[in-house]
Amino acid sequence: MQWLALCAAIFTWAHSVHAGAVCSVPDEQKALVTSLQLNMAKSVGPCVPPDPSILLALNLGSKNLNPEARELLIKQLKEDAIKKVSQDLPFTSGKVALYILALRSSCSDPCQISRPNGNLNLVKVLEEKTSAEIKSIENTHSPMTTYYQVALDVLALCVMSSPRAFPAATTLSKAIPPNPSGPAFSVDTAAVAVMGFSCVLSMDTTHTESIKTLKNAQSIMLDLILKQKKSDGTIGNIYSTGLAGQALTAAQLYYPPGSWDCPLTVQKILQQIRQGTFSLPIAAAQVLPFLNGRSYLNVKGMQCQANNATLITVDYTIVNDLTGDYFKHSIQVAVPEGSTLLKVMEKAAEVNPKEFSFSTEETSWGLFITSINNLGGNSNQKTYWQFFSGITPLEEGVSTYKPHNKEHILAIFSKY
Ligand code: B12
Repeated sequence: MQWLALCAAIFTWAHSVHAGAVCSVPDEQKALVTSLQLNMAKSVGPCVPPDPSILLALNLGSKNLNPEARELLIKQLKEDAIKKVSQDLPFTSGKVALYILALRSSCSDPCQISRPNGNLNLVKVLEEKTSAEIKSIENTHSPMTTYYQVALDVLALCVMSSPRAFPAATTLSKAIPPNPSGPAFSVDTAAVAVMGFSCVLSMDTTHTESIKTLKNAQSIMLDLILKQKKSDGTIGNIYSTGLAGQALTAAQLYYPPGSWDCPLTVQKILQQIRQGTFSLPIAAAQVLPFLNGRSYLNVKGMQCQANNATLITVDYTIVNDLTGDYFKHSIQVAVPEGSTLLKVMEKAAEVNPKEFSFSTEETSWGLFITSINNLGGNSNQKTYWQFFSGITPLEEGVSTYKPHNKEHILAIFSKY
């Protein structure tokens, strides 16, 4: 038992060292961070244009808060991306990058956004837009948008492991002057660049001769950030402090320990939360990841259950030989191990909505299936959808029953 406790302690210590949290919000002040997240999430709604930075902040924050806001934003961002791309509406490279980071942080694949006329690959869209930015920098010494957006492009391409992250980072690094100043290289821009460079420097494919250029640019950007520290903990101004904190959290390997008083910066931000400084949702969205000890770079390491979990296959058959036009349809679906039958039915409906769509009713025992394939149970006629594993009726509803690998589930329209 003691041995187990020791192992757990070593694991926790190793884990925290590995995670490398620079500093954290003291427990007694965590409620302030929670309230900031809740307030930010209040800005999400069906009639409000979706902001990818908010979804990103929700995913890098407390996962259990605001699940509805998160789901709505994922849906809105996908629809908005499809609309912008198919109608050729303004969609700058940095904006595309933020959409990609937001969707990836939600475990929703930005390479495959489903739409009726074939999936949309947002990473491909970003690769093309970044190429245009690179050409513009090479030809005119200025990006089409801003270096802030080019830095976002590098970060998002790297998070998605795109080989195009590398040339983009190289171009950006070469564009950084030895003593950058002015709005083109603000603390905000430097912060995003630092996160982008840290990501690319950790890529396996980075070529040795370019590592030097990247590391040099990285250190110029870090210098710029560290020189903008104020005695009260602010870095740049209060609105760049969250991004700067994220960058310094992400790039700990690249600056000497002791060059930054992280707890002082945290305290400054907490004090400003009380004064309402971050009441704009976007302002909250840029500080929240830092207050949670994370940065946009953490999106790269985020594990998604479907990628991680073993998949099982389940055979699913729906049968009506009771009323009207009889039917029998079968499908085999793959779901992560441990999924409920509901997940199997959802997957079947996603693959073949014409035959496997279904509707449900919320009850205290979970979801009750009211209809499948447009055929609904009826209490007057005493009909319902009955579920079986092979020939054995299920003893649980679809939202709690978890099928095992190769199980055959049948839904048979029956009488009671
Ligand atoms: C690039 C940039 C600019 C560029 C934008 C031009 C361009 N073609 O990109 C320029 C230099 C013009 C600019 C101007 C200003 N900016 Co500015 N800007 C940024 C920066 C570094 C990046 C924004 C970005 O590209 N986001 C990524 C893209 C993909 O998202 P986006 O939604 O499309 O971005 C657009 C908006 O952010 C908008 N924008 C940029 N700045 C501002 C400021 C305000 C008040 C508004 C409403 C919109 C806006 O321009 C972007 C491009 O279209 C942010 C830093 C940050 N932390 O966010 C500061 C930032 C947003 N700006 C800020 C400020 C204060 C200003 C100014 C008010 C400065 C001034 N004293 O005049 C002016 C805006 C005045 C006006 N006309 O309304 C503050 C906002 C703080 C706040 N609480 O409101 C930030 C956070 C910088 C900071 N740390 O102080 N900005």
